Amino acid sequence: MSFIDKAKIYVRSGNGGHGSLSFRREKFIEYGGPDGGNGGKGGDVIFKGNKSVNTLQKYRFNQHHYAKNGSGGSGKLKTGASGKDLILEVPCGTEIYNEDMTIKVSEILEDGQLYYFLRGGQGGKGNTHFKSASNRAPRKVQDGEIGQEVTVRLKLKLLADVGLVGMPNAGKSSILSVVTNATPKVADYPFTTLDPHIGMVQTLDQEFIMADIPGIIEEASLGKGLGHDFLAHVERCSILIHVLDCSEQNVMQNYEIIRNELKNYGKGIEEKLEIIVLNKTDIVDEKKMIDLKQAFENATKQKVFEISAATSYNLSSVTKYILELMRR
Ligand SMILES: Nc1nc2c(ncn2[C@@H]2O[C@H](COP(=O)(O)OP(=O)(O)OP(=O)(O)O)[C@@H](O)[C@H]2O)c(=O)[nH]1
Ligand SMILES: [Mg+2]
Repeated sequence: MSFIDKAKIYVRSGNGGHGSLSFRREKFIEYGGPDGGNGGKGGDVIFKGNKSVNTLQKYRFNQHHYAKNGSGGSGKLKTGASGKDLILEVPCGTEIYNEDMTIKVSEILEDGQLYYFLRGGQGGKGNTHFKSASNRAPRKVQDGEIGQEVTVRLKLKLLADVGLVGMPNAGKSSILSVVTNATPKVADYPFTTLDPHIGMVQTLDQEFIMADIPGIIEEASLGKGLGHDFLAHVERCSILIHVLDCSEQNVMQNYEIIRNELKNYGKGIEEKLEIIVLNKTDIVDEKKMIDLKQAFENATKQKVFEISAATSYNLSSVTKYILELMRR
């Protein structure tokens, strides 16, 4: 599943500081001469790849980013402080475009990769710089160079590793909202989810992307319900989590209906690694759960987990198992 994450931001490099107009003034020293220092350089705008940043989310809500201006020079030949650079951390895989998306300016692929995008303005020269044999006391100074301001668009393609499939109301969005940072709508009616959602599962040493798609029903391949076009979003996932509502009567039958739809869709989806997740254990009696688990293990030879998205019961075992599969 791939989602395009986008952001439009305005960035500006810092202005250079102004040169200083100053003369040396000390007791007993006449005509001390010019001692105005140069202005400091403005901060640069730099993009930096960061593998622990996964989305462009922070740029969607915060669009203006400025490097700091350089400080003015001062007397006693002091150069102004340089303005702080603006370092924009972006996920690896971020593409940087001009405003109308006609030119790809650069692409950040690796962790720590730097791209110097805008140079800060140079500091202006202080009057000391203009001293010459014919002008021993110049009053001339230079302004700092103005920074550059540019609008850029960022684009990032996110690929999901794991896709949630199942009937409407099975609890797919609930699972996504518990194990990831995503906040999909969860509600007590079928077809709550109308568009695919994506979230990041973060564990101590690894992370992966999970996608939630709308529920599938029998004959989805014939266009029933929301149809099965959404399965295109899980075509690229390496693992499917098949979610089942165990409070329903015909859990095994529901499983087979979805399997059949996956088969009808084709494109190798039915051959993907599948994890079976029996959800809503909190409202199903224990005996039924034991039987269901047994039945699924026998019938499918797949890994079966009993969970409750409502209480978070056993969800960490599922994510742990996914990480294990991904390492293999
Ligand atoms: N008791 C209980 N209710 C649950 C559990 N998981 C989900 N639900 C409820 O089941 C209903 C459906 O949950 P969703 O997460 O929206 O289901 P979905 O599979 O995303 O549904 P669609 O988007 O319509 O396909 C909601 O009312 C949830 O609160 C669970 O573990 N226990
Ligand atoms: Mg949903």
